[in-house]
Amino acid sequence: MEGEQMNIKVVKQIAECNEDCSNAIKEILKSKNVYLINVMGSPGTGKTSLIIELIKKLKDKYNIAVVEGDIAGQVDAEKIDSLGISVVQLNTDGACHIEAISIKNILGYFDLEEIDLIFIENIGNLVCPAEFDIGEDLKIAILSIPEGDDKVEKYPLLFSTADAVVLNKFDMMKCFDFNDNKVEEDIKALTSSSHVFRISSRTGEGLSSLVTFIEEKAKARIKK
Ligand SMILES: Nc1nc2c(ncn2[C@@H]2O[C@H](COP(=O)(O)OP(=O)(O)O)[C@@H](O)[C@H]2O)c(=O)[nH]1
Ligand SMILES: [Mg+2]
Repeated sequence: MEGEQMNIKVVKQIAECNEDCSNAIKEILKSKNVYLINVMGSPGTGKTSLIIELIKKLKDKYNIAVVEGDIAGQVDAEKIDSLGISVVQLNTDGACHIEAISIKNILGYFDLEEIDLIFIENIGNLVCPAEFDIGEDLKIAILSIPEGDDKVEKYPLLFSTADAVVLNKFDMMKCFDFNDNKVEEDIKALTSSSHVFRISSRTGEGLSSLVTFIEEKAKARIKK
């Protein structure tokens, strides 16, 4: 073999590809003035419910689209579709998170000239989605009251990288021993830049402050 030229194909690791793809998405969306929000949390924490309530508050002012991530099925996409909102259902066929390449491909299904805001509902999971940037401008992590107040300690990455943490199902505080102040302290110990919102997606309690936060964050991009 000595002296022979070897033809070696070098393949990048997934994580690196994901970063490249995530950066490409950021560039595309910046050029189109579209703001991308990645919503993460456990199965049943209220991701779809929160996205629906946010859409109701924002849709008269902004053109919104949604990517629904699920391992299988299109139940959530049907709920979004019934609101008259453009939606793409992404089925990961078993994968526990969304990767940037999927979002990059999905952007082609939307009219980015018209859209201001895209919500992505990530796969229900407190671990894997936190490890993959998907070109988002804002990460929202949801923890619901029935899940327990120890989850920030147990799953720190998701909460340490989130721009906003929503304590959802706040209407259920009376039913559970959930110390919201402790959770807020746990979050502040991980990051000083995260904002905590106590919300009920059922009653609408606390929602308007999150709406204001999102509009404030997005305004430089979408210029409305
Ligand atoms: N009591 C109460 N129930 C909620 C709230 N948000 C969502 N739910 C309920 O929790 C369940 C799961 O919500 P869903 O939005 O589908 O969660 P996802 O799996 O994270 O998308 C549904 O039965 C919702 O009606 C809330 O703020 N309060
Ligand atoms: Mg859902």
